[in-house]
Amino acid sequence: MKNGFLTGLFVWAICLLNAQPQVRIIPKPVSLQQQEGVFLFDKSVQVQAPVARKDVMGVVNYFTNAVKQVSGNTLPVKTAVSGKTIRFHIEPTADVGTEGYRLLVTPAYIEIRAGKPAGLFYAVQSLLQTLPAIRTNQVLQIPCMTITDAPRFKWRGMMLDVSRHFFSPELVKEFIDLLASYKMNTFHWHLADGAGWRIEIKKYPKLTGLAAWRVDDWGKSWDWSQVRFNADRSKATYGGFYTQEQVKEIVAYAAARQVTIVPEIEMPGHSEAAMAAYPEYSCLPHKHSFQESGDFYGKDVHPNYCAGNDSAFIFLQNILKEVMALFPSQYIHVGGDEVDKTSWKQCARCQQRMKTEGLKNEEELQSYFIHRMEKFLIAHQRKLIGWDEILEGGLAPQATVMSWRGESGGIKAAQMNHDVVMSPTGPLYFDYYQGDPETEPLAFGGFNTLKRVYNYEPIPAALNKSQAAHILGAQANLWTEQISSHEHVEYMILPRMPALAEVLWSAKESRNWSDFNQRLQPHLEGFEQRGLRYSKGNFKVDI
Ligand code: TNX
Repeated sequence: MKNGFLTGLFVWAICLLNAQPQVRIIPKPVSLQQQEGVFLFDKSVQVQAPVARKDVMGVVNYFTNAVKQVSGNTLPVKTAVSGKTIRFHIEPTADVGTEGYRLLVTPAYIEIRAGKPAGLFYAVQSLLQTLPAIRTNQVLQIPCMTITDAPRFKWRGMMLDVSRHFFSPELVKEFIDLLASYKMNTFHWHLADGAGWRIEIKKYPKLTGLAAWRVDDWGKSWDWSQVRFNADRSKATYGGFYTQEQVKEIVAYAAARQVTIVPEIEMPGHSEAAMAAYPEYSCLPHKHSFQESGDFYGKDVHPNYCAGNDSAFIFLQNILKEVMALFPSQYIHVGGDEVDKTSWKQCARCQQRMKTEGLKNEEELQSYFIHRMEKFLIAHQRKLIGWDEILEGGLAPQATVMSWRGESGGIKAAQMNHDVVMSPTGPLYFDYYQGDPETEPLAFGGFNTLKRVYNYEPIPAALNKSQAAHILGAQANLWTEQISSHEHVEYMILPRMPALAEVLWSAKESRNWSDFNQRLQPHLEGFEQRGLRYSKGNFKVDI
């Protein structure tokens, strides 16, 4: 009797396991209960949605396209249907914030409820993670479950540097797709740096005519002094830029995936490319003309925008006007990092500016520079964000700080009641190694394993509750000095980006490294099936 009962229990358990593959969603939902049974996508399934609402229909179409990709079937969408349905509801009473959602999957219907389209979109991502990664001929099924979910942080980001190497619009879209599939919502697009200018600015055609193209000796050395721009395109063999039309398309593509693009135009340093094209806005124009020498800027002095020259500010503001017209983002990133102050020290106009403004040193001149840009951005209803060097010499009144040299800049800013995005080199620089350097592709340096990324906590213990509220979230940065191919970009962000997504979305107490590893397995299989490159080096080290 006892034996029979145990055998029965065993058989029942096996059936249950067979019938219900365990749901393995990343980032882990705040609350998920899996129930017995599945919702089967038989021929009768229809979608019910408020078809007059464009914003909701964007999400619904995204969902039906995704289902079509893995099954070949097109789900009909109607305002009211009976029978087997997948229902999309927007209701302010859903009570899950602006990005949260409630999801109920039963054998008879699927119901998604959210206060905003973003929540519906994230519910869709949870559903899609339970479907096959690629086209199959099997009838699709989703395990029965109840989810209530909402993110912990509002800035869930990744940065891509397209200056050191240029990446096609297709790669940028794929990057955005990957972010969206893990419920990340911010794409920081590093569009201008010393090694190349990448966005069309109609008023200043030399930025793309000249500063987007270089003699590609980058491969021999990634010493920036080796980068040479050249007016003669036959000699400038490497480069590229995004036209304004392409930018608009990418911005819309991201918006349809609930991703905001924060554009970055570096100033006052990291400006070599722009200075090659428009040396008149640097302090030492004779040194920075691309025509004069092979190395377009002296190895001893990096050019900056001239802080003593009003026309340099006007130049940048005209650029930002075009940038703002393309990007609806509330935040505009102005860089601000690693400013070599030598050229300002040697510049009579900068020294004069310091006198008239009562500035004690070049750090204060840098602060003056950023203050002036902030005023301009605020006048255009935008917010300034910059790397943590913008703290030096005095932080602009409403600036948001992106803390990269560890967390100390972020801590300081939060203590001054400024908003902060955490992005410390350890562990959030994804240009660093993720496994044994002996077996990984050449990386910038450093060592940021999957486990270290997973265990990252964006809120420093040093902050009290009200200061902690200034931590908007975090982001990882993919600098591309060493990365030139589409495949290599995938490789560096997978699987670390999903780990970061869980840090930023899931409840702190629910994070568990071994549980994450288990949930990651089907995602890795999905990467394989979809031909996405990812590093396996993470699994050979346990630090
Ligand atoms: C520092 S992070 C930089 C970048 C480099 C990166 C390499 C930051 C604001 N500046 O210009 O690409 O290190 O990891």
